[in-house]
Amino acid sequence: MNTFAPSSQKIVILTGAGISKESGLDTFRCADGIWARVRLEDVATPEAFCRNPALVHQFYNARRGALTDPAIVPNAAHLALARLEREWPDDVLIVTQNIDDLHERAGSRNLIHMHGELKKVRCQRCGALLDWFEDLTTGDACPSCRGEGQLRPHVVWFGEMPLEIERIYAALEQCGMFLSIGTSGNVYPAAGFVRHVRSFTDAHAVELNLEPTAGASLFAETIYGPATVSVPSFVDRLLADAGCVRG
Ligand code: BJW
Repeated sequence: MNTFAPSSQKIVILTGAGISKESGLDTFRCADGIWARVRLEDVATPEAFCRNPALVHQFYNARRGALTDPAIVPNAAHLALARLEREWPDDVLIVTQNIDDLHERAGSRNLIHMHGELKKVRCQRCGALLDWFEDLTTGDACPSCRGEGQLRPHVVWFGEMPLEIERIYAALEQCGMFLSIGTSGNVYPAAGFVRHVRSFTDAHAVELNLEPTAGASLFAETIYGPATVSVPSFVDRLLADAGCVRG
């Protein structure tokens, strides 16, 4: 079935924690997810960081440590999206809410980390953005300005502005297809992207998830199942329909 009769060939793909679940990383809101073990108010707000920076560091150090485990690797869904970017004749932009680096390790290059990156920290005093692979503590000094206790995880907490938001909206307004993969649609502004696409374009919007989300009715097409199955098969179909399959 060819479902893509676009006025634009550009594809924007929003991904969430569900795409990395089968690589061994936790989601947030599934029954066994992160928010079932930790209160978001304690670790994912600027106020929490002011109140207890050591606790926030502990939370992100544990997740950074898990991400550097050699067993955590990109799965078939990440790899399929990287293939789509390589083989599709027009722009493919991934906008990920994930702070892991599995998309880039799979080979995706046109990628926005709208909620930041776990392997980066930034200095609240001088603004320096640094690669960071070890544990971060309140005693660490910024290598740029030497300020102590000024480094924070480079992540977007509740109440903070997501990164590169203007570039994201510009891409949403020009796309011919919008995919939402492995996200529950609970967190704004990402949860509003499908409405934004629909109000600016005639793009084909597709939800790929383990199960229907609250916003499922906003999508023209819905595909349910594990991302490692549904995403490669969707990408195969898309490339075949567009005549992009290598002979
Ligand atoms: C699978 C699968 C498999 C599982 N295969 N699928 C009232 C109304 C509206 C908005 C607000 C409001 N009050 C406050 C707000 C704003 C607030 C917000 O949205 N709050 C809501 C709780 C209501 N948002 C913000 O504050 C944001 N900033 C902002 O709005 O700035 C103002 C602004 C104005 C104008 C324009 C733009 C901005 C900032 C949000 C920051 C979110 N930060 C976090 C934590 C930091 C990063 C980190 O530690 O990792 O980001 S919260 C957490 O949720 C994390 C995630 O990126 C984010 C989204 O979660 P995601 O990815 O959807 O995961 P889950 O667990 O929810 O879902 C997983 C899905 O996968 C499920 O559907 C499963 O079914 C599926 N799945 N296995 C396929 N194998």
